[in-house]
Amino acid sequence: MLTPNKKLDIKEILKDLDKYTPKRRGWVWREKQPNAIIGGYQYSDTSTPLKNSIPLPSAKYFHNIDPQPSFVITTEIASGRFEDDIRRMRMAAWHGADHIMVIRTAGQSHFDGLLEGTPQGSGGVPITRKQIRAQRKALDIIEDEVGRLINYHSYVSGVAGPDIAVMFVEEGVNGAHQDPQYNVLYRNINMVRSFVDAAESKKIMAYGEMLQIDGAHNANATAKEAWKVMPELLVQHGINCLFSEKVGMSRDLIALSTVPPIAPPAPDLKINLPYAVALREFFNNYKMRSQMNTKYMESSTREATVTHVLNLMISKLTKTDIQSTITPDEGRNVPWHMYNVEALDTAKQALVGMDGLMEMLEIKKDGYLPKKAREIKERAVLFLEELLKTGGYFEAVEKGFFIDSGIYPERNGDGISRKINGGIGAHTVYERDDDYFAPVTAHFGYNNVGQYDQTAIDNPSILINGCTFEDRKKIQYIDELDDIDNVNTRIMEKETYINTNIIKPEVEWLADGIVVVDLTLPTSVPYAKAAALVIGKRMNLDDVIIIHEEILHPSEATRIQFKGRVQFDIDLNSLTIPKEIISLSDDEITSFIKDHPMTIVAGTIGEDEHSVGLREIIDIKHGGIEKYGINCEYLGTSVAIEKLIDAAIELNADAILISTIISHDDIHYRNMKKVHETAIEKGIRDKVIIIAGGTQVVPDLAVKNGMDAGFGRGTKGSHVATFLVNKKKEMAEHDN
Ligand code: Z97
Repeated sequence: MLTPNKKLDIKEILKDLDKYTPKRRGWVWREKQPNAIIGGYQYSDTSTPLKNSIPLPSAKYFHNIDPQPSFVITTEIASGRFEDDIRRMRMAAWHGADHIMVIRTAGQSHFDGLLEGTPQGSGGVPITRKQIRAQRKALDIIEDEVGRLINYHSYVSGVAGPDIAVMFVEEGVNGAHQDPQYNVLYRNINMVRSFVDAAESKKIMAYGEMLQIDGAHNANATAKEAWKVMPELLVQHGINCLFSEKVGMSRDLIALSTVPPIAPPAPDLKINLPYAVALREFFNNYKMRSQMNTKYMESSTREATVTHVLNLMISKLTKTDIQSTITPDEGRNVPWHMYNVEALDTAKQALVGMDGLMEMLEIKKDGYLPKKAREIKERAVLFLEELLKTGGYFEAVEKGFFIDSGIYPERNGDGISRKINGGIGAHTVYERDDDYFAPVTAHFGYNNVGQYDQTAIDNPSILINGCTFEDRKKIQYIDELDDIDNVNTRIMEKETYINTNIIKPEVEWLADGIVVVDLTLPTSVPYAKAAALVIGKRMNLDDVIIIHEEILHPSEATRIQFKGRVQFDIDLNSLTIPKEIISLSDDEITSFIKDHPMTIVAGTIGEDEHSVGLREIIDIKHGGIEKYGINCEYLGTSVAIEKLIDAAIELNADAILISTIISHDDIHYRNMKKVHETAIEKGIRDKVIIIAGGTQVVPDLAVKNGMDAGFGRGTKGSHVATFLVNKKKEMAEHDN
């Protein structure tokens, strides 16, 4: 059991892992709750709320609600160390992820068998039984903590596809990419072998009720101009969908992997929306997994986020089923914790913000959009017709039909071409002998079981008293084989930081020490970059690398972000944590004020017209201090300091409340100082409490500038009233 204020114990996860049985098999969708009322707002497309979650930052203005969109939301986590990824999975689940994908270390497709031994990965993790089991075990606990089931996902591809599929079903993996075309086009694995393997893999995935996502999105990332491959993408989706269905997968577990192919400054919606509509029209019987465009992702996290939001709008308009999120830092880092969370929050915020959109709008049935969608579909049909005329998929691939940079029927002759008899695993497919038999569950194709037992025809594994799907004891669990690079040695190296009071900043691995510095330098890019490297060194950072540059003006200024590594630790026991001020109860405040009537004068000062915050602190209707019986004289906005002090004298006020939002050039602190000094000049400072509030007010700095207290963002009337009462008591004690 996890409790929110306790860290997940990785050693606990690793304990007895060889005996662990995952809680369940199969994919789960969110439980939709149409027309839910949350925090007094009527929503159209939400799903069951979480038991534990982190709402969006501004939720505090809305009773801390955390409505969950109806789409499944994906995040990809695979930093190279599965033990660190587990902690990130917990963060992600709290921010609304219920589909967690682990990317494999590049090239696992070329391993002809299951990988064991777990050497550390980079930009992915080696997918082994141990790593899968540990992460599924952690997710089994995390889903209890957040109160929603979480789908765990990886890849069933490559020359070990069927072996991996079996292992995934055994270990309770809930979804996987599976598409033989991926093997062929991007990994140069023999096409005959790939399609045969795919039939076996899909059969196994269907048995395990896993969701399948195809691989068509890879063309977007590979093509020179991604939008030009739109027609062929429909064909790729079609081939995998139909093949999967013929093998026995159910339609609601077959998902298309779609990516809007273009991004701004191109006219995003004019190209991406018709494409999404065409997909929906052709493939409405299947599920959509929408991912954001990454091809044009640069190092600006802001730019990536805007593209993501536009993509989310298309998902909303065309009703996707799964919204994948790609971290906005992918253009510059192997994704970091905080960016997984940012991308999840972006999806949640945008989707909840667009709740009910389709009740207010509809996709036009005539004009540009349907015309363009039809054009894409027509091009796809022509592509498919030519493919068939050429002799089928294999022939077409050999002729370089796919990932050609012309928009079909235009051809540039630069497509990816693979040989029917070439590639990894060529000539490794053999016809089954007449007496071939495989005593296993979920086997595809010819299986001569009847020769041994007629009753085994529909259930061949009874011949061996159940295979590993029925009898887990038959699973061979192989622990890590590398004595030097394994999770235990890695944990040992980090012992100082595990369940101790010692911390270090981190972005992806415990105590990696990485920090980011964001700075503006008043010079051109080359000088700014060179200067930033020196600055990083002089800040005592190691491994300084520039991760982002942005021209603010060619000569006036450049914005630079660099990362670097700190070497020092922080001992939590050495820190002074400001004491949390516990608010008095409403009754305590009211009864004190009844016995000790109090008057305050209040206003915004300087040239500050922002009165909303102050009114909230004062007004009874906002739960302000008036409700405790405090007599409030509100003087208005932009009140002259002299006038404020005079009013306090005239009314014999106990306290002055000033509010200041404008903080340019520290004007708020300078004004606080003036109020303090004027009160001294006029001889009332020791009798009157002076409090300053405002979003940019740092309590300590307010006190340094002469205030009795400062209150920043998030202050409520009860906080101010508590301070007034306590201070009054303290002053009375002092007087005695
Ligand atoms: C995504 N962001 O959402 P290898 N099979 C398929 C794939 O797409 C991939 C692999 C296998 C992306 C993930 C790219 N996809 C990244 C259909 C990889 C991986 O071991 O790297 O050869 O296989 O999917």
